[in-house]
Amino acid sequence: MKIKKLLLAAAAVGLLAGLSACGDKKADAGAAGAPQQTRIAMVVKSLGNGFFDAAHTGANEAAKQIGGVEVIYTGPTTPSAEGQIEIINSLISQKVDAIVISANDPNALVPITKKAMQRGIKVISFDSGLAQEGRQMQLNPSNAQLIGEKQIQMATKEIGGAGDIAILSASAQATNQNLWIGVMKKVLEQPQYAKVKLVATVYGDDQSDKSYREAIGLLRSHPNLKAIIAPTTVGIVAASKAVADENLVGKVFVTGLGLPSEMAGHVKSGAVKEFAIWNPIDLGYAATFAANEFVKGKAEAKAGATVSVGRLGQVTLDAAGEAALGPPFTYNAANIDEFAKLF
Ligand code: RAM
Repeated sequence: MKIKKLLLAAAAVGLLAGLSACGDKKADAGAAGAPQQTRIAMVVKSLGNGFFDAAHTGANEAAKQIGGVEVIYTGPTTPSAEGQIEIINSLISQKVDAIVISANDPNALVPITKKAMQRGIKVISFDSGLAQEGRQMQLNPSNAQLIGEKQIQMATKEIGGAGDIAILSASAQATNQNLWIGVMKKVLEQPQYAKVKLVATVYGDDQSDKSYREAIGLLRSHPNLKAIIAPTTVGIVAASKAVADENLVGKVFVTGLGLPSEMAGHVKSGAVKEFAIWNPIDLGYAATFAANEFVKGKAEAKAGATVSVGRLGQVTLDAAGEAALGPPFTYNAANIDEFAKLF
């Protein structure tokens, strides 16, 4: 009887030992460099925005090209800093390798992204930036001066050089839109824009319904309005729809930053003559590629350092730890169909 019990106990210990050896082997295989996944989380301003869906496509392309990279695509349902803070907290517990974020606020997220960096997580902001102390790098889609200037030029041309204009932006704290609006206001001080008057700036929070209501509000409270500039892909669609619904096509022009796939109908209706954007797939691809370079220790967060962005070449960090991709492209009736198929 005793012997039987002893044998059983020995068998159990053996079994446990075997199991734990098994576990160790698994861990060793990972540490030996074999297929251990790098997890890169892309945290966007909000889910359900076509611009970020396109950036996600780019992130997946980078992951596939690099190999061994898993992309976790996430974001709050509405563009708030609080929602992103909650998400980052959970990504810290999940011990992801990098966070690639389009920030809903330049400063409010800094304490949490600093915490992530202290835990060894690389933080790259893209599109809408974080303050420098809260990230390793900011990847801008293009030069802010160019983006701001372009939008004033398009609006001025469409209204024949004179008249009231208004801005329908995304959320009031968005780093990127606020940067571009700052440039637009400066550009309007130039003598050639003396007859163009910015009468209002409103915020639709990158939500279709709120943006639509804000656009209707602009049209009704400013009967002399000649153009709405929406530096947001959500806002520009909503403003175009508002102009059409109020029977103002040809009287009020909409321009700004949009996705060709979402704007084709409004270009054809005449509510929009021209708008601009960069390639959002490339932006998501480059940000994800750069994040992986930091994870692999191949990139450094210092002024003058170059960071590879894969098929797009390399970018150089300036003193603020920022880098930019190429100039925005302009879309109109002549080329919209060709690009509407892409993004
Ligand atoms: C919206 C977002 C995004 C911005 C584009 C142009 O989709 O606000 O941050 O870059 O518009």
